[in-house]
Amino acid sequence: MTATLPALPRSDADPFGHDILEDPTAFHAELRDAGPVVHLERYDLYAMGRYQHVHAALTDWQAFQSGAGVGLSNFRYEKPWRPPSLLLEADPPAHDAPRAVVSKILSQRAIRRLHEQWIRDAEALVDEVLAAGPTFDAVPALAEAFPLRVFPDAVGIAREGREHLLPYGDHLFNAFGPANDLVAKGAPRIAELSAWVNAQCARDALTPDGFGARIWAAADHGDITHDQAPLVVRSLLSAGVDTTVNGLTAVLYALATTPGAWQRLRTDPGLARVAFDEAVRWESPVQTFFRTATTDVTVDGAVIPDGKKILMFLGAANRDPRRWAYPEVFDLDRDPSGHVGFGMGLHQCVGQHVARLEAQALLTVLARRARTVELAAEPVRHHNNTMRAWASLPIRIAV
Ligand code: OVV
Repeated sequence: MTATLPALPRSDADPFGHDILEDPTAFHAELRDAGPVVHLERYDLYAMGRYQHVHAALTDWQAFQSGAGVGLSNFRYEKPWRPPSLLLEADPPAHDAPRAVVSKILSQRAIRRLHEQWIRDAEALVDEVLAAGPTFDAVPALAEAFPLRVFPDAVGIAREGREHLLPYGDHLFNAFGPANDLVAKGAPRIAELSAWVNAQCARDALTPDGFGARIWAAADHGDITHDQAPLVVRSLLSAGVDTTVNGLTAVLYALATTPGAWQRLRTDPGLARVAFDEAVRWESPVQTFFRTATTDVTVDGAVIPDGKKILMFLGAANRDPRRWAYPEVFDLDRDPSGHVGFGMGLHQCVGQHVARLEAQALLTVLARRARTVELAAEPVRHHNNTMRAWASLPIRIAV
């Protein structure tokens, strides 16, 4: 006898359409309220928006694999647009050696040495920006400029050409989604940008003391192969800039628009780190990732068939009222730990300590220099298939 399984809730919404990318809030609520798993008919996708189920899917790497791609494209049937990431688009056991190498190089302990230099870099940048006047667009002036200076310096690549990392990342994160207009927009430059990024991963393109050189040294040590080293460096250059740019924009936006928040940060600069994590929960710079079912997987009585794609809405989970009190409020008194903005489980963001250190340096310096921070005009969103991003964030600072 075959048991009849309850039909899944269905939706014909397009989460990669411009309406939902502009403001996903209402769609996220519908998704969470419809059930633990919702069939998105347009893409034959199994979507999760509740914290509990997103968290469970992120931690069950056996049932929900990454090796068939963490975008809509299924590597079982389609050739990836670039050689897959050895970290992101891989499962144990292949995933584990590259992960262990990068985990160690980017550990909290290992990156502590960067703190003082990054404070000096933040001081130089903030002074330069404020010298030009009190009103400016925080996206290029701070949120892009700071990570584009300090992170590629820490990896050890040349100054020349590093602005390529932004359109490369924008396309990479679009390419996780469907082949829509956003992917078409990035396509004309991708050969040139990929060639530039790949060239930066070579041993002789890297300074002797950076994260990149340490990855190559790990290959000399036998922890990974020499063939793997450039692809592991590529992961840092792929995942390390646009994500942080949008995380920094998120925290600046939150602090500029939440009454009293800037004053609290001024009085207690030690709040910089929790402010950043709360902003990552609140805005979820990385909104979504996919997995692929390795077998027929039962979730809450519903079956996700073998080989189907699962779409985990990190942004919906991070505002699930079943998990968070007043989830829509950016709250410096909240403990945001447990948010899934950096993912969860064995793929959880390996660069998160670097991102926090960047945010801490920039916010600490801004909190010293700026008496107030407020919006100078309406911010404008930048649509991306994966990231919650901005085109501009006009702010005014009183010194
Ligand atoms: C988390 C993430 C995003 C994009 C690219 C990669 C990782 C990578 O490993 O290349």
